[in-house]
Amino acid sequence: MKVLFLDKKLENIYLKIINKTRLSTKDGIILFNTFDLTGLGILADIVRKKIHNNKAYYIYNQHLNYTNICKNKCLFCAYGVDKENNKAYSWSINDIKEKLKKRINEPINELHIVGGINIDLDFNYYIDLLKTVKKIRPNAKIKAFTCVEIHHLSKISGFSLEKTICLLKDAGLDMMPGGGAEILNSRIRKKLFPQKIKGETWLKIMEIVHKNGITSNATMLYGHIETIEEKIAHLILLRELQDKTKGFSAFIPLAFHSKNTCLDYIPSTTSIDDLKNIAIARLMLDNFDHIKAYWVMIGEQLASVALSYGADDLDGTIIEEKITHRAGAKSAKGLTQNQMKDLIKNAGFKPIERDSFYNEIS
Ligand code: V47
Ligand code: SF4
Repeated sequence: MKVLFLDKKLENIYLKIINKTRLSTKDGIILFNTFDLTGLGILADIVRKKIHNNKAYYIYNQHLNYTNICKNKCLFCAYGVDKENNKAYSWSINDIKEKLKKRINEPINELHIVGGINIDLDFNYYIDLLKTVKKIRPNAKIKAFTCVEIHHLSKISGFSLEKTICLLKDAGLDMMPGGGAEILNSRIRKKLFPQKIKGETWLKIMEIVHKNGITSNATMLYGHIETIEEKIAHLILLRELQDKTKGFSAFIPLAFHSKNTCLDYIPSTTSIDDLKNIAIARLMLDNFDHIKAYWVMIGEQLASVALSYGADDLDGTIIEEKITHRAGAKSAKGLTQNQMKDLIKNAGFKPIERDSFYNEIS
């Protein structure tokens, strides 16, 4: 079948895609600069359909953001606060038990647990947290702690990164979310979040995590001060690590929301930006199985459109999302399973409920 592209520069990339040739930095630049969103969508959809046909995944999950107290002060973040702030909170293990018990009758099969870097919590708290969650929800998988938290835990416990990860695994950690990657570039990191771990450290921790049998996701925060070249370099670094470890499960582009942050002069990303970042991720990350359209960030309607632009997963039902809503996200705070299924069906795909490892739940 011959495909006609409005942007003739996409023709060469089309040939590479059907011949399964890896895309280069130069190709990535062409894709980010194209005016032909439809053509870009067609390319991403070819790849997406080859892997997943008409399946689109979602998960029944619960978010637990155990503390918003954070020492890191990333300029893009509206969630982390000082402990003196009147919005500061830190859940005790009993609070966590209550949060879990409140929803015990729901068929939740993943707990997504992340929080700020709160220096008042000791290593035992994290071990107790995992053990408590596992005890109350033995059949659900625990996806917890970004590399930023793992790095902090290794520092406060005095254990090596490897030992820290193994202890967390023994306490119930099943997989890790992809947060903290932001843009893996030192210019951006120094300007926007100098206190956070370096890009190299994020990659090194992920490598150790994967080598110890824990799979993870990867993210990219876009729509702030990053350049196209920095985004492509980020994707290529992830692709290279994936070649080495095969430990990444999904990639999630995260659209920056600036409300209540130090960067509140930066306008929201457009729908075109959001679809482009998803489609380009699908094309550049040829060794990732899954690309998530995280509906919390881009809204549920656009997320369902993104299923035709390379995404195959809408993430989960969630209910209590805090991080993006604090930064002005206008999406719902949660979706029911039926709303999730309808979004997928209305976009022309078959909804598949999954667990954390993309096993299908019948
Ligand atoms: O690392 C923080 C981002 C991330 C803002 O792995 C912001 O399945 C936009 O990583 N505007 C945490 N983004 C969330 C995350 C995640 C979410 C859903 C699924 C998975 C997964 C991972 O949120 C942070 C940061 O990149 N973030 N503030 C903001 N104002
Ligand atoms: Fe803290 Fe994470 Fe917010 Fe940075 S993004 S200030 S590490 S909560």
